Amino acid sequence: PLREEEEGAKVMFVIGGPGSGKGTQCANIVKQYGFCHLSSGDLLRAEVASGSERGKRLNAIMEKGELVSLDEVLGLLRDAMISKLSETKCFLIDGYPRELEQGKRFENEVAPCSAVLYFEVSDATMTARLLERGKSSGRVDDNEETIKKRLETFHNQTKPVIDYYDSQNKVHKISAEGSIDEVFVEVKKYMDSKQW
Ligand code: B4P
Repeated sequence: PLREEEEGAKVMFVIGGPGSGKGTQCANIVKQYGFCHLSSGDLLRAEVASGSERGKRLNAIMEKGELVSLDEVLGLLRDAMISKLSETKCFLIDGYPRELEQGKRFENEVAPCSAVLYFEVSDATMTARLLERGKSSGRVDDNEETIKKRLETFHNQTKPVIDYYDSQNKVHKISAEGSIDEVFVEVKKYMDSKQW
């Protein structure tokens, strides 16, 4: 029955390394284009904030810069999508898929992906941004040691996702080294060039 409800949903995956600006640019896209933004990281952090046993388990994994289990993230995303379907059918799925299997399972069980937006940034820039955010974010993963591990996870597990969708001509790559506004100029060019 889920598939019937989700029929017609348009999905864009938003991928980038830790601190590449995914969440930041998604917030801009929502303001200008009215998509529904679902961030796997935000959904996981909300579960942690609830203080549940499940949240405690998730927090320990995020603290190590590793990926939480596929079923856990997919379940959270699917529930969030279903609760928003009456408002919109266009979804930005931010921070997901982070490994190939996540993408395949989502497309088989939830909805096909129409496009992938990939924010490309150097490790040095991502590290600097996250250390800056770490001064005030209170996030368990914005420290030097965890950032190193998150970058490793990105290169080993998430890069193959980009290659996979690239071979289907679905990836639009944006250089995200510039300021938030400069990056958004490039995002807008792409968004305006597509029929949503
Ligand atoms: P996420 O929440 O996705 O965290 P993130 O990679 O740091 O991205 P975020 O969106 O927060 O930051 P942004 O780049 O916008 O993941 C956290 C953890 O959750 C993962 O390590 C993993 O354990 C788990 N997880 C999440 N999704 C998962 C999944 N699908 N499967 C398994 N596990 C999963 O911004 C970073 C900072 O840079 C901000 O302070 C921002 O203000 C700044 N910034 C952004 N753009 C900038 C620019 N152009 N110039 C200067 N600063 C900029």
